[in-house]
Amino acid sequence: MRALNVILGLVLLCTHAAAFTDYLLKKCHQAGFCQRNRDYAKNIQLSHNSYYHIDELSVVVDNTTNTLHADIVKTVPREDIGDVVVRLPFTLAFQQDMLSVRFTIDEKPIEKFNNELLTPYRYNETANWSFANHSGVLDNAPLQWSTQEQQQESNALAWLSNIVFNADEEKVMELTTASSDLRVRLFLETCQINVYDGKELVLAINDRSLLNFEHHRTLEDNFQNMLPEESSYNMFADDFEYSSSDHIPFGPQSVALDFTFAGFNNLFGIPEHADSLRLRETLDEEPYRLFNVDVFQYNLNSRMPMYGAIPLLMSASKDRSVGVFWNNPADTWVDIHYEGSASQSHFMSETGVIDVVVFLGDKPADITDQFTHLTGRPTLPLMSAIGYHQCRWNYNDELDVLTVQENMDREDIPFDFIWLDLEYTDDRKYFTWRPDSFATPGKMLQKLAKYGRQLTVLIDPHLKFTYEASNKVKEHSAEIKNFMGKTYIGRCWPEDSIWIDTMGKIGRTVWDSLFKEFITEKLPSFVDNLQIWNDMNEPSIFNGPETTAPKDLIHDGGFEERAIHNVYGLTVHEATYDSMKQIYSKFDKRPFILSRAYFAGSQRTVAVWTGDNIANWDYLKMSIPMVLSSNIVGLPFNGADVAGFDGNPSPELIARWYQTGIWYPFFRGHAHIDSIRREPYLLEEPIKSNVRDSIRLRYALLPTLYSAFHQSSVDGSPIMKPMFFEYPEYSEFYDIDDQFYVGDYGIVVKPITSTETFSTEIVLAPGIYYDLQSLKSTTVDKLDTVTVDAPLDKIPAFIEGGHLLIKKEVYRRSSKLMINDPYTIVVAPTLSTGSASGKLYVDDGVTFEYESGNYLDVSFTFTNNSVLENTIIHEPSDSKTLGNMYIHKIVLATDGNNVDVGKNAKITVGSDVREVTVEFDEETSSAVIRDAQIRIDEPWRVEF
Ligand code: NBV
Repeated sequence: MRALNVILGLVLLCTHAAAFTDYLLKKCHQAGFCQRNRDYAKNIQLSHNSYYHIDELSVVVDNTTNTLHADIVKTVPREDIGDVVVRLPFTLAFQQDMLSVRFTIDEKPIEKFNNELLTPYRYNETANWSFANHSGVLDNAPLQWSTQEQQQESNALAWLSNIVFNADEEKVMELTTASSDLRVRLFLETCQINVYDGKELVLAINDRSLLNFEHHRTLEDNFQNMLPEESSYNMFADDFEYSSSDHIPFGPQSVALDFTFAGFNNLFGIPEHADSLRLRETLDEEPYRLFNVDVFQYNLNSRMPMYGAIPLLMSASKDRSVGVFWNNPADTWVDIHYEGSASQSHFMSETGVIDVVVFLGDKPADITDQFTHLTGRPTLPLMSAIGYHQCRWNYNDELDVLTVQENMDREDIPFDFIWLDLEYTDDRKYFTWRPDSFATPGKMLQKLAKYGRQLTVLIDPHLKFTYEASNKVKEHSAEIKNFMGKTYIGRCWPEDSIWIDTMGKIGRTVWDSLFKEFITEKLPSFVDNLQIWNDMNEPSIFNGPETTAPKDLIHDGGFEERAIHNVYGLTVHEATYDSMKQIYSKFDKRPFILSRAYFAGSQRTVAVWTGDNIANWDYLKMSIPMVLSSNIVGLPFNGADVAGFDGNPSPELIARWYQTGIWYPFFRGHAHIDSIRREPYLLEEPIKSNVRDSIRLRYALLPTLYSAFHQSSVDGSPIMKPMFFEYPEYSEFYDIDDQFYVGDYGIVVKPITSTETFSTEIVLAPGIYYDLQSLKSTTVDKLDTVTVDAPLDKIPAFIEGGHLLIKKEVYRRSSKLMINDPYTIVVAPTLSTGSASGKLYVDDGVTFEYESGNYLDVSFTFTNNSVLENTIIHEPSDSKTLGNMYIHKIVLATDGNNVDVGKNAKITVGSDVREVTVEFDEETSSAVIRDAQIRIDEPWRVEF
């Protein structure tokens, strides 16, 4: 039976693997709405016509919601039958607490609609998923215009008097708020929206007149609803081979708009793509596509869609940044064009509404901060979840799992998570265990728990047709339906499958009950270390168009898959998270969920990864801009499969991939079922030691990394951070894809990502840099390229002068076992002032107690090359649960002569003054105090 299953698995796998190629995915010219909008863009720019205007008499301000409402009027000129006029409700509001403006353009529900399965409304509930408050309602700032009297009235006339004619005789309405320099000008006759920071134009919206709102029409009256510049290509049919059965019940519904970033010559964001960090020009090329799909062995340097989508586009200059969030989960394409000192973009979505939030800021980090204020801060994971994860498709049985654990321990290689892929299930039925090989999961979990280890198991949203779980889903009518309102049956791992519809409340409740049965009823009550992996939730459907769900499937509320596609995966993983959080509430334990599909807002609950990469150097190289891109759009907990999912990496590649992987916020070794086993303990020397050293470095830095995760959970800041985020003033950094900072800790890394490469060049801003391992210093006078040696056992990584790091240096089998280990502080002073600063955040790493104040937040400063002090920013309510509080070792890096180190240092704690010995370590040119015996949670002062 088992052998049969494996064979079946391989057959399926091969079909799937061989099946995926580029041709399964549409190119822009094969997607009706993409081609139509590109055509429209070309034509409208030639004709200079504008068919949209804001009806000035419709303008009203709702003072209770601080929102401007108006009608955008679309006029289709028809001499024969008279113009066709469509009114599109428009809103605009500034937000409190953010430097942002949001506007929406919707369409009234279809009249005379007699379809019982679908709703006549466009999908305008994306904010319920993407916004942290799970609602489209934001806290808006009062709108302002010229005089006090006008502000008291909220009728159209008052607004009319605010309309001015600018120099070009255009009617312009100017809006602002008391609280910021953000100003908006609405050009009423052309529907252009300009956004200013003070007097300076930052973003011009619809200045290329690409606003296109394909309003509702039937096939019969289509001809009279078309603009002269529009093409009718695939409006009511889809002639792409793999999606030609799409019923397209509403006909054309696309929405499109252009954004011009004035004075910016770069654009970033809109992941997920296997491409450079800085977005490329797409003129005469494929646009970037956002459409969650399963892309086994995806292409590199490509704008093709991938597993996740975050439609946040951003741009930065030395002192200003801007972000545009296109809050639409439908199939979306984005054209990018660099024109002189401006950057242009053109968003095109298949359906839905236009719901845009524009953010302004000084630094690029301000955009991530505001975006995650809106869509939610990244989750603060279990401390163990930022340790090393050992995964493979598959560990075959309980003995296999425990043997991996034993061997890792025998070889002194730390790890925290072990994973079970697909095959742990009984016949690929999720919420079951394969009886012959996983007969006693509770016992296995208990053996892992001994060292605080977690087991993650895979549970996908497709459920084998007819077994307990899927029957239950069907009984409650909680599955996704086909275009006729019947159960949709597609093919996935268990062959015929149905898909849970977590878009709806019933779906989420049933999903929750399945988890509760699986965990609370079927496992011993002490189990708190089982975690969940939601794979294939784009959703991936083997016989579906473009490897995913047909767009005419129907979800709860009568919305088509077409309208919600990119947010479906989020609804699955969020339902999983909510359920696991409840289940583990009796332990007050944070759940860990990994999801493959994602949308804006996913960061609140899950980690993600870059999917099915290939074990070769190109994929290693590409993993860096991919993880960086996700980090800058508020989804930092991301990583690529180390050392490549598919194929067999060479020993050298394995070593280099681990040296890179330890910097991914999510650090997991994973391998395809067909690949040769490559758990670190199986490697030959010297690679084994090399990999061990890398993983141990990750563990030594856990206090710092955890602090970076905490920072991110407060302000969304990237954990793996592009060079230009740290130094927006250096234009040289905007195109750098292969080096990065780690959090705010001054760690700057340039991993080796090519074969037989034993030195590399790293571009650094002026300052002093201390090698992370040897502490040897390098001084850079002006922005410069520095050559660094990188033999196989070395990671080119520095601590930039001005920072300090907190480490735990003793090897332990897992992060839990490090809790009582002492801290080490590494001080890396600047050359000019001999100063440094840094922070440490500590909580119990497991519970939610930090939310009620049980955490320690402490900052450290080093001044004048001599005095190190700490300041307690927040004291824990119960420090006993936070583990060891002592710092034993203090290492002061020097350039060899910048510190006048005596033999002793003076330590003052309250009224207690002591002298401790300082050793000068010649090898690292550093001054070392080995036995400081000071607590991190008590103020002290160390004078060298
Ligand atoms: O469940 C098997 C794999 C998994 O190992 C991988 O990480 C996922 O990205 N899964 C995809 C299914 C299909 C892989 C060909």
